[in-house]
Amino acid sequence: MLRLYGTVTSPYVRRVRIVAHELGLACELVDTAAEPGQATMRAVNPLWKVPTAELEGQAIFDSRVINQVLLRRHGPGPLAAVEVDDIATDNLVTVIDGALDALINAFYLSKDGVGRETASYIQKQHQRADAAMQWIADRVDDVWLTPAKQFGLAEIALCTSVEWMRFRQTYPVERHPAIVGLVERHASRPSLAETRPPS
Ligand SMILES: N[C@@H](CCC(=O)N[C@@H](CS)C(=O)NCC(=O)O)C(=O)O
Repeated sequence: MLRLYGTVTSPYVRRVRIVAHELGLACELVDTAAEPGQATMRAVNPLWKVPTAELEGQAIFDSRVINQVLLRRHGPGPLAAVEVDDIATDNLVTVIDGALDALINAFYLSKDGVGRETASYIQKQHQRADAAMQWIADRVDDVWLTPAKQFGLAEIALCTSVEWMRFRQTYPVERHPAIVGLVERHASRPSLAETRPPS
């Protein structure tokens, strides 16, 4: 049984929920927006980040690691198989994560009143997101990111990140029509539709 600590708005948590949905795995979501869930998550994960998972009693940290474990144990199901040494896909997910981390950082600091006008490091985070999104846009091929042309971890990473950027209004995604087209094409996939945060 997969127990997942997180929130319904976190794009990283959503990635694990999507993979669990695709593989037909039951997933118990423990809400860390509420204090008891947050306290339990902190007792499990010293980084205090979500997603944190417990799989058959074992703690797993980080969405990328959790999804790797799920795919290794259960196979890819309808998702693109994870190939050993697929550096192109790893690089794509790393760049998508870099853009998302930069914007999450800027988002949290903006809540504390720190913006790009007051901190040059925040300005750099926005510029990093820009550079990363352009790099990703240049690699979109029709509605796919990888030559396999099959829905997989890179597409999941991009769709969850872009929908979070729109939800939190942290990045002008419309600047990249190729990315918008990819996200629109996959938006009605059941694993995406059923894990989308309430608007
Ligand atoms: N690399 C991590 C990133 C996870 C992450 O940044 N989670 C955010 C929520 S979307 C978080 O827990 N932030 C809490 C904090 O930074 O204090 C992963 O893929 O799981």
